[in-house]
Amino acid sequence: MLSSGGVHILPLVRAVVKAGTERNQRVPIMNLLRTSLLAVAASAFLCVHGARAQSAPLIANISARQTTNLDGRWQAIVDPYDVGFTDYRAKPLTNGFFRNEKPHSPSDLVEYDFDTSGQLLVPGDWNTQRESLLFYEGSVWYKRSFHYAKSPKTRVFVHFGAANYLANAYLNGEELGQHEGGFTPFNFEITDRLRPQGNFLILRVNNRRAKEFVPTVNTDWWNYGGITRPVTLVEVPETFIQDYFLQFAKGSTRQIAGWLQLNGPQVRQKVTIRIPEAGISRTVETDAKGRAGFSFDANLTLWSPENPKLYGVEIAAETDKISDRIGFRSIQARGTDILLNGKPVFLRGISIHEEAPLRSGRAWTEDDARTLLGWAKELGCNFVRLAHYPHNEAMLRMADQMGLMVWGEVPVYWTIQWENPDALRNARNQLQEMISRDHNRAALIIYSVANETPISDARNHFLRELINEAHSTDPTRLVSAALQADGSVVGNRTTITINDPIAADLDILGNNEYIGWYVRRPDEADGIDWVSKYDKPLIMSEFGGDALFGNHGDANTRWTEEYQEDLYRHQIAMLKRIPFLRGTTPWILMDFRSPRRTLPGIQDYFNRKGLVSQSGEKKKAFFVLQDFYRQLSEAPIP
Ligand code: GCB
Repeated sequence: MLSSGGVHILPLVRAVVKAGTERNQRVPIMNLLRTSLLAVAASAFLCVHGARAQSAPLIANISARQTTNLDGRWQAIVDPYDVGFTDYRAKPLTNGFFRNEKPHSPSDLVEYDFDTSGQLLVPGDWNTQRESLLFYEGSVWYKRSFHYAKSPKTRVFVHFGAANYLANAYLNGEELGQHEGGFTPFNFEITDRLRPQGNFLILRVNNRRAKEFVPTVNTDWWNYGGITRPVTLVEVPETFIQDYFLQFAKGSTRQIAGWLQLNGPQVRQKVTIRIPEAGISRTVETDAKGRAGFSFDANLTLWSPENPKLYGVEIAAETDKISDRIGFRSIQARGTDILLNGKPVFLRGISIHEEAPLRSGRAWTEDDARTLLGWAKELGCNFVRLAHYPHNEAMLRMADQMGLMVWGEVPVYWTIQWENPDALRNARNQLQEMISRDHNRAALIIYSVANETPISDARNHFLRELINEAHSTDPTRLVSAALQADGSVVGNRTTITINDPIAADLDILGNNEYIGWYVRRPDEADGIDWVSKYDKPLIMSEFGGDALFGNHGDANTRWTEEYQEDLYRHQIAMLKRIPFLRGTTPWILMDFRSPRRTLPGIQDYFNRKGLVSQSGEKKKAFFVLQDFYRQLSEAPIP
């Protein structure tokens, strides 16, 4: 505790693990590959692999495309030492497992066999599919065979919803490319590599943690590995509508503004945007880069949680057309207010991990989304914080339909290597991939660029880059981050001041606090006042405490439902006294797996701060929050 002139500065946040001060000496696998590539520039490796291919620009809205689903059982080889990837001198293999070799004669040495190695379900984390893989961190090779009769004058892409964390993709023994980041989609063009019969697609997925990654080695969630979201073949015309952005112009509820992007040889085309139900039809022309911007008036029913109206939108180019269901609303911050469609709104939220309800493991299905968001609705929410990384697309689509506003987040969590340009590039890329997938979802109102990151110049610079990136890529949404604040004690009261310098760059402030759990007792929240250096709205982006469902005792006994219930009561009383509070997303909707939570009989590797257990049982605190949200929906701003 620091003391200055009778005023004690009391840390009110837990000490978070300090970011590594030394640069990590280990060379990441991808760098290793690059280094080796230079060293063996003339070698066969280059001939086989070519340059290290990255994924192609993302294709928007693949659910509206002609697709072939590749989900199901894939052959899988668990490869903890990466023997299918590098040789015993740690050099990249030219004949790795991606070749899918078979012995041609009885004397041939081939030390792997996809066909007899067992199977894993795709999508799905591997951890919850085999007991032996629960804690596994390493590589798994996935293989799936398919036939494909391509129509003439079309292009085909293979699209992965997500694979955690590094993915190397190969088709018919040749490399397609690689992707880094466990929660965003990527696709590769395979038009020229497809055969009508007997294709084999191989993905090496590696979920080892590393300091230079985003997130880094330390997280409070399970490091689920695998191909965790659907795999899809997408067939499009030679020149196709790759992406489009159709939302109200910033602050407007009358003017649609946006752009569209063609991809292919015929870049200059006339493209018509239609919203038939509203009698709208506008034709634009793309430029030499296949891009067209547009802006036009529209008199539309506004999307809101009370009326989540979605319009059928059709975009027709000369060579391609696509349709979507899009909602239109405006979102702004003015002073300490958040304005939805020009009117002040309080964000009655809850934080959610992408953890499957009722069965555990990574969530990805529409049913998972319906269950999780259904509980949020039952709580009285109009808002959800999808922590701590981009969730699957079904969540966003379901939120659009159910009328829940969304905070989307990238895994810039705790201890990123702030001075490492590769980490910044990677974080920026994950942010871009999230925006690109979700930018037409009305539900999505906030991009969050960080969670509980320790203040330093390097961190401030890193986050500013992300904030600018989000603002310039999508000026229509608000940018936030979950910060932490310290308090000072005078007499018997404590004042906590939101004064993180990065708050100056944000549209909405997020703050995590664990008064009553990691710091102080629950009733001490009664003696705490909040002030802010900034004239901006605050979302209390986390608070809470653990309770094991069915564990009862008095309100002083940790891990009981009564303790958690009492904590929520004192929190709510404190929150009601924060004049600039405009939202709350308590931690968290449902218990979730975390390797940090080892207490036997209570945690058993689950974080128990859920208001609902992983089997769907509601704890007492659920009803306390429900009651608060009922009051708030009647008298919105406390
Ligand atoms: C936090 C983190 C969250 C943790 C939570 C906890 O501050 O943002 O990821 O799970 O605390 O339960 O400690």
